[in-house]
Amino acid sequence: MSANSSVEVSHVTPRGYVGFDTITSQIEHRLLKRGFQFNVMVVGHSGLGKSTLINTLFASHLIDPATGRDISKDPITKTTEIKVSAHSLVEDRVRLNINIIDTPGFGDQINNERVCEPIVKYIKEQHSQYLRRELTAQREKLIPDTRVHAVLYFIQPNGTGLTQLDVFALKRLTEIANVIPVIAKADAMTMDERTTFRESIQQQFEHYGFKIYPYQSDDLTEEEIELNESIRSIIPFAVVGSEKEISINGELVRGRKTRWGAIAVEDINQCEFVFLREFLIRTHLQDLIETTALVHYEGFRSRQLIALKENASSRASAAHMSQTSSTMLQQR
Ligand SMILES: Nc1nc2c(ncn2[C@@H]2O[C@H](COP(=O)(O)OP(=O)(O)OP(=O)(O)O)[C@@H](O)[C@H]2O)c(=O)[nH]1
Ligand SMILES: [Mg+2]
Repeated sequence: MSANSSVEVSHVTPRGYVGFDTITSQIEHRLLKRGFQFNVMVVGHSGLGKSTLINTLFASHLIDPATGRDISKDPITKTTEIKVSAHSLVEDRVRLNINIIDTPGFGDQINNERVCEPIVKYIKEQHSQYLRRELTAQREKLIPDTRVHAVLYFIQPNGTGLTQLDVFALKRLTEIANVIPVIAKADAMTMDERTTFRESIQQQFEHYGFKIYPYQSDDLTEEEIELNESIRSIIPFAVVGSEKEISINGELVRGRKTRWGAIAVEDINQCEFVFLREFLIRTHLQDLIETTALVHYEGFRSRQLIALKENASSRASAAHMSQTSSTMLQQR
């Protein structure tokens, strides 16, 4: 119980204007000055369009800060190592710093553990770095946040369901980060096939008990609960990515053109890319950042600190034991 929980609060309406209602704009001013940090990671089988989708999500801003080169002009090559790229985007007065963590695609490796280990290690390492900085005597005012706020997990459009490796990877990743699964290259399937595929994947999620973001929580409003329910019903999002602009009815749009026809990435009747972007950036960005800190990092932090304490107390008791035994020996 807190110290002042027994103090009675009297509700007062000030007689004149005091001005503490400006606190929201004071906070806004401070936050705008500081900017926001969002770290997103992509994971999944090789060649599923991970790098492409990231470029599609943030397309107009993908300028390599080091060389000033427009990355979108370069062809995307196979990703072979974990690569972090930093981007700073400005919209109105808001600065959003984005770190994109691109991971090499899973191949035909047999050893699931070995495939996932570097990815899991990367996520944990960011938590541990943050904890180390938090525990130093002279803490920085603002600890740089490299913790992974969202993992976009790419599922193959194979029509059958999750592979063994998917199950293994999702199990490990959902325990340590906010995982957002997507059905990659959805243009490979018809609308009906997508619906059936999504349903069978949702059943698999349930069967394996994966904790998929957004999570249930007690402090959500009715409206937020409803929004989350509707989002949950379309997870995994069936997406299509594209680097290129194509012409549809004389209009230039981001899309893919094949011999069978054209698909506009941002057309909600053709794929769910727009819903993914809406969810990831326009409705849940702040919640992803907060949930990472309050759920995933907090869990890591408390486990580490408990282990540290147990270690210290077992060392202390070992020291005590050896002291007692040496005293006993001396007394003999
Ligand atoms: N049909 C289709 N092709 C796509 C889509 N997204 C990307 N591609 C193509 O698929 C190929 C692989 O795309 P990448 O973005 O390099 O795939 P990746 O997952 O990053 O691959 P790795 O880095 O090797 O793991 C490229 O030729 C893309 O043009 C999509 O939504 N539909
Ligand atoms: Mg790639």
